[in-house]
Amino acid sequence: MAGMAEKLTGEARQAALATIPGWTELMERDAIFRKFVFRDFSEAFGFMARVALIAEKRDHHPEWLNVYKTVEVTLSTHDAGGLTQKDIALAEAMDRIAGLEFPGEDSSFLGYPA
Ligand code: H2B
Repeated sequence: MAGMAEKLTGEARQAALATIPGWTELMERDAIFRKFVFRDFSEAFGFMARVALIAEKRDHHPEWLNVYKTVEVTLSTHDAGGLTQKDIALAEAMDRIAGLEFPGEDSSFLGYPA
């Protein structure tokens, strides 16, 4: 995709963020954040394993912290010094994969408010 590694600004940025409402913009950096809460460690680590394969394939990697059943994720494109479409795409993939852990759940996982 053209402009894939360019920082998102202006209307394109707002439109992109609107597609991933579970994610919040960090105040201290040009990055987005979401906290995923699963049923247990196995679900959380299964999520991380699936995401890791996608991240490696795309050569675009999350910053994340796992504590028991929670996974806190920050996404930013280091090479660009901020948020790009790569981060939006990875956020979408993570939301989808989290949903697969809870196929019967309406909101796809036991997430805290954004
Ligand atoms: N991940 C993220 N989140 N941002 C990057 O800029 C980035 C990456 N760059 N993974 C990649 C690896 C780069 O360092 C390698 C050399 O392709």
